[in-house]
Amino acid sequence: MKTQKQILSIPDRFILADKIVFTEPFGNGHINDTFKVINDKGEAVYILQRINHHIFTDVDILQNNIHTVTSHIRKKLEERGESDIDRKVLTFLPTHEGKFYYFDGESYWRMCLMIPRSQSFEEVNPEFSYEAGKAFGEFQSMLADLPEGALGETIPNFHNMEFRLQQFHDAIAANPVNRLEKVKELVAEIEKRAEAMCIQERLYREGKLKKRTNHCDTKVNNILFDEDGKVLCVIDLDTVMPGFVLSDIGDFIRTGANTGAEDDENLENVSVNMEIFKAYTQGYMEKANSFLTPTEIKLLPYGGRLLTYMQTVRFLTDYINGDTYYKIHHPEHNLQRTRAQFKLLQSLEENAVKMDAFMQEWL
Ligand code: ADP
Ligand code: GN1
Ligand code: MG
Repeated sequence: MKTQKQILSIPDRFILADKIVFTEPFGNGHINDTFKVINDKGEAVYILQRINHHIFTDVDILQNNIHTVTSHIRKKLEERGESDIDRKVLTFLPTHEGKFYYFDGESYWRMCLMIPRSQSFEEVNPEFSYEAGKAFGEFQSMLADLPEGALGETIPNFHNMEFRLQQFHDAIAANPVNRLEKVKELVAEIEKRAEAMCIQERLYREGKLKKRTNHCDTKVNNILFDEDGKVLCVIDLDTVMPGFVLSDIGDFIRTGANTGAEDDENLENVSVNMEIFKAYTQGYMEKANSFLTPTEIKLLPYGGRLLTYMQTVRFLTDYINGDTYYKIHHPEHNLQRTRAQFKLLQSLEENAVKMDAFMQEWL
């Protein structure tokens, strides 16, 4: 663990306009460590992040991707004559050596400008969901013309369901901390659905689905809103990479359209909020209709189920493996998360017919 004083010495490695006096932990992500950086006038001016390089093993690819994505979006905003561009796309800062990260011999660090007068939420109402849907649809549409090969896979097979099931089966076979017995029923529920959850990989092999540039972590709290609830920008760009289109509708449904928390202890709280689903889908389709194929449009509600299923599998895999991937806040946290995600999956399954019917108007 680094001390506050050690962390405070990191920003010096970057070219900064302000004098820095303080950092404090910020946000509640499961992977990286985020800090607010405060200047001598008491203003939060930068974001400092320690990159989890056990998960993002190639930090060069990671920061190159982020640079490619933010430069591409900035150019699009400039061409459109947008104002206030520094609040609409993230600005990463170079080190004195001209790199977009700094390695201190132990950890990798990056810095970006804190977007002033911005806020993020863990929960959203339908109005904000509609705005979020437009924002992610627009994000995908702005990146649609990136040439093939422009972005590397920062985590290979990140949202590949067949691969996630393979990892799950490996964990079951190894059972390294003897937790398998306790989760037998959940394992059976996962197995029951496994084949039906690999549609995208099959369609891809048959040439019926192509890959696109996706955000791949469209959690509600990865959007910044302004004071009036208008979207400023999409953040947390670590996982922007080529993948299947359902990722970006699926993860928002999983987080934004859940009436409970991702790790809710009380499963009664957890169900799908159809109004949020409809509002997000409406906003998303207004921007994405122009480039989606009918196959993709038809599959959008399945995307909610798929990403919730995938997250159930990932949390349970980590639980069986002895909690090696996600940050946990107590020993049974990954199991609690698994149960809450599975409850949401059941609710999405119960509402599947209604959700499919909602898509009809776009087909
Ligand atoms: P994590 O990997 O921890 O999810 P994020 O990049 O999503 O990291 O940052 C965590 C939180 O910090 C976000 O949910 C948001 O509230 C805030 N945040 C991150 N970057 C910025 C920024 N540039 N300006 C303002 N707030 C930010
Ligand atoms: C992680 O970093 P964070 O909290 O935004 C994870 C996502 C999961 C999410 C579950 C690189 O995202 O894929 O969906 O937790 N990110 C990575 O909340 O694995
Ligand atoms: Mg985040």
